[in-house]
Amino acid sequence: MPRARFITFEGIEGAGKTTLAQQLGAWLQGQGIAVVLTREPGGSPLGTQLRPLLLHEAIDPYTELFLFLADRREHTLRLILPALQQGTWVLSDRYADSTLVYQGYGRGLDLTLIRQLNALATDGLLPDLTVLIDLPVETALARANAPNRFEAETLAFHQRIRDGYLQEAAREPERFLILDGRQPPEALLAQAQRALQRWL
Ligand code: Z5A
Repeated sequence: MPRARFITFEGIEGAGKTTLAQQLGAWLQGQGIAVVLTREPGGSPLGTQLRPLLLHEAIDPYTELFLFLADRREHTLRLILPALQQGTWVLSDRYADSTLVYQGYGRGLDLTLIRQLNALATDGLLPDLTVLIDLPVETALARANAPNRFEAETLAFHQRIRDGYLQEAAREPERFLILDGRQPPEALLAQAQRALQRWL
């Protein structure tokens, strides 16, 4: 059996992360691999309670940062690390890059500080692969179907998020797989499957 891998899905709202994570998870299970599908915010018992606050309450940017980090630490310690240790692959819809990009590039908080806090929250865990679904902001927002307070942000905010993801992917090209989100779901799935073949 191949070593369990940690794969994250990132991108602007409505990019198609959830769709791809679910399809890839089902495909891996079909290969006989144990998989857990999870998400942030909300991947732990505490996170389940934090999620509605984070998505719908107007809060100070630092309060927002600390709550996403608290959610991540619980998620990492209670779900992700135990699953990986048991040989279960973990597919997470958003992880640490979301904080760097939304609270850093989006809200303007210090990127170096966020990198340090992310390292603390994750115990230094990095994804084996981060699938970044990239597409124009207008196309993605037209698809988003679960309204939250981030959706009400300006187009300029969402554009900073898109640009931030591309800058982060350029810093770590070996970890990121960038997919063109304008393609149909089947095409995205096929490209993600090819990227995983090396581990199967
Ligand atoms: N956030 C943060 O600020 N800091 C953090 O640290 C973290 C998060 C972890 C979480 O929102 C919000 O929290 C997020 C950032 C912030 N807000 N924003 N923006 P969420 O988890 O509720 O939602 P989301 O992840 O942003 O977006 P989403 O609406 O769930 O979108 P998605 O998962 O990327 O897309 P989808 O659900 O797979 O697809 C959306 C629709 O498009 C759906 O009807 C699909 O059938 C359709 N679709 C999917 N793929 C395609 C393709 N390829 N072509 C055409 N149509 C497609």
